[in-house]
Amino acid sequence: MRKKLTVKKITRAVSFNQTRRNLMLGMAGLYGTPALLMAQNTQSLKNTNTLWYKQAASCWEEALPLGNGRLGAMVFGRVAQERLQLNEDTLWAGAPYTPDNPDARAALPEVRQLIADGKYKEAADLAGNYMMGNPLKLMPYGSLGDVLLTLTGATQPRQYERQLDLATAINTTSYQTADGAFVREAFVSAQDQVIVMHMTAEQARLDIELAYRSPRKVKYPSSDYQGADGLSKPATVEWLKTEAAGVLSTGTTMVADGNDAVLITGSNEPGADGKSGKPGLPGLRYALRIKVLADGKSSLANSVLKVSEARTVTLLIAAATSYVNYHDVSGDPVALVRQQTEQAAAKPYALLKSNHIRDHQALFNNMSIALGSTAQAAHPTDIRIAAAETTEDPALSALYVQYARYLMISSSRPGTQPANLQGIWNEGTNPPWGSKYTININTQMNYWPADPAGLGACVEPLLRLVEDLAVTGAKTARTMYNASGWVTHHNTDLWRAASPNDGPRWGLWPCGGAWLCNSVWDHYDYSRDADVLTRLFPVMLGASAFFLDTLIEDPKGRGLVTSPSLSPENSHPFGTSLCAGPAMDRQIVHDLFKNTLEAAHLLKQQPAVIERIAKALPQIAIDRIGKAGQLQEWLDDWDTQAPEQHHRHVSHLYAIYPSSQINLRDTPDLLQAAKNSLRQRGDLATGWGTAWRICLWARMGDGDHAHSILKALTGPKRTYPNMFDAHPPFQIDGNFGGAAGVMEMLLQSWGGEVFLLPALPSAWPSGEVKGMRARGGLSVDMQWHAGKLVSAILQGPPGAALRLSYRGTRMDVSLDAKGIHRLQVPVAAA
Ligand code: FUC
Repeated sequence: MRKKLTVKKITRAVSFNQTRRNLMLGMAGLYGTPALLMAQNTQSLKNTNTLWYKQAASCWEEALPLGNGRLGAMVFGRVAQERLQLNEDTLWAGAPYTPDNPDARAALPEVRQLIADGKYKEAADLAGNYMMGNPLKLMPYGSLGDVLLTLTGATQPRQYERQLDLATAINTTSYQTADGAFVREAFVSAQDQVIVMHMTAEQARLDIELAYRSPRKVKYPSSDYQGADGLSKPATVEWLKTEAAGVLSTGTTMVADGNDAVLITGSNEPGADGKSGKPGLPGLRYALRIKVLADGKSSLANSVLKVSEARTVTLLIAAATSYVNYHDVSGDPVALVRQQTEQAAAKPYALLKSNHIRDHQALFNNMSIALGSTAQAAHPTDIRIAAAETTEDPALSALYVQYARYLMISSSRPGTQPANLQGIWNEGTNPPWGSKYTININTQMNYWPADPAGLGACVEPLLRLVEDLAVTGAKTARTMYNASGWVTHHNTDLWRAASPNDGPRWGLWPCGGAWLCNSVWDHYDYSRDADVLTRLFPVMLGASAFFLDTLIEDPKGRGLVTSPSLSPENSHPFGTSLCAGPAMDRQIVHDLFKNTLEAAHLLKQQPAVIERIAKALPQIAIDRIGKAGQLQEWLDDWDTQAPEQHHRHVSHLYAIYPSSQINLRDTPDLLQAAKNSLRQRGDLATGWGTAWRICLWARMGDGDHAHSILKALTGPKRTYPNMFDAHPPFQIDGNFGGAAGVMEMLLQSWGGEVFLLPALPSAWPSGEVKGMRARGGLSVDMQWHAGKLVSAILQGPPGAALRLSYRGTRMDVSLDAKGIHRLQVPVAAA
């Protein structure tokens, strides 16, 4: 087994001047039109890693997200009343529960028989009655409500600007009034576990009153959202907007806690009761402590905190719940938030800030990307997004990647919950799709960019999720399928529910856990971290054991298949989605078995089940090409009759990306069939559906096609002004999947090979990446010019043998004793 590789951390901040010079040379040769010339003002440099706006946020999708993996804050930057909408990643509804349904066992053979007989609807009806979890719906993620800071006497601002600097993870709001300059800085410290807002007014004075608004139901942008105009924006900027905090929700208290802090305590939303489906008991308590340090006068009466005549005010906000793990809710959030706020208060603001920046940059500076720049780059971010579909803005694509990296660092850190459907940012108690973990694509997509972008450390919560599910899912496997091993279906939540949910046409899909195993295996393959492999192996064995017990022989002799199952969430022509052996299942189980065998080999462990896996692997039914020349989504050739020809899911193309079972090099016929399927599906879908299509076209080697879809993803119909992905409404997977797609155009690693610039679009003739990662523990720096590679430096395990590929030329090289290889260019001569 290979030893853990520690690639030396290198500060990878791009040298802007050098990059700019190179890019300008590149651009000048290729583009003559003024609109595409390099923007030569300082604004474009500022914009490299910054989102910025000339007005305050008028709605949540314009507010800027901050986070430390666990605590989230959306900052509105309003002048007369700052609004901080808060989240904590364990504040979900409900209590520990096990929704497994024992009736499933008896119904299982009958459901399978109905499917084998082609009675799909009858099978779905029976499964709906007996095979679904109880309660049917899993628990939603929640919100912590809002802190509202009213600035008494605020007046119309001049020179207003708010920004989010991705390189420091600091949000700044600044403006002038007749009274002087006002500046606010906000960040969420992972080091000190507090949300920090620092407000200064040099000539003027700050008069502030603090209020707390309880979590509530909110209205989300509609699913036919057509760009920012559809965000119900006021016609003019409401500079002095304020909102009332309203009464605290039942059971919530807000009290003075010392003479400069308030303590808010409450309970989470009740979940559904397992038997009746009616609301049961809340299971979690939460606490929020807000401490205010100011140089003016402070008063705290009737739990109303006021500051007056201050030049500097620092707010420290800590939040926690009583969640310990999915079966233990005995934590003491009050003690925690007191400790966190007091410890942070003992440090000067400058120290909190420098600690935070250092901590963030230890991850953020791992990778840089420059794709060229046009005049567009000089505009505020919302203006660039509004134009992204119709103008060239390569720097926006690079910013999209860095924003995804920022969101990953801010929503998923070792020890936190994994990033859910909205990362950690959620406005109300009624989030779309419960803001859960949907594991038939969405959670997996969240983690696609992490390893390539040098953020492997952020995948740790996903590994822990899989370890938890291997425990809860073992009960589900035993109770509902009478099977060994473990199983999870298409959704899970904070409580690690593993049973089928929502309804059979979405939920009766047994491959959620297996796919997660493949995602974490990929994480291992990038990092070659022995600890990950050791932890993952038993989990993979258990996931495999479930399929050894439940795969059945296809009655027509085509091999081993899952049943009952479905091709996520696509209906076939027979009135439901329920079927046996959809392509995605066969592909996922194939990868699971293959990876488990490789893990056993690497770890030199051969438990008895390994032999069974080795025997079953070649018996899994294989991929087929249908009558329209397409890759069949189902075992039978139903694709052309399926009711939704442009369905958002492209599940059967899992084999191309994120897997590489089907690829240009080894399986050209199947790849051509997959292309036919993808063309038929169309380029545009939900945010995440669009992002997946980018990754697929990149893997298929068509960079220009991938790029044309990227323009749609980064445009105003699929990206909100704050750059959050619009499903619509907001769903974070599109941000992550889109970033993975950009990286996949520049660098790929699969099938034992590393491919340099495999799908470079003509829109990015010159550019540079540093610190992008490839499978095998590799870090890659590349520069290209006029569409051709200029230099490539690979770093990794000393002495490692690599196969590199550039535009059809293959090279077998070895890393030197320092673990470095500099590629000789031009490569064609090599
Ligand atoms: C799956 C998708 C939906 C949505 C939901 C959270 O059900 O089909 O589009 O993303 O997950």
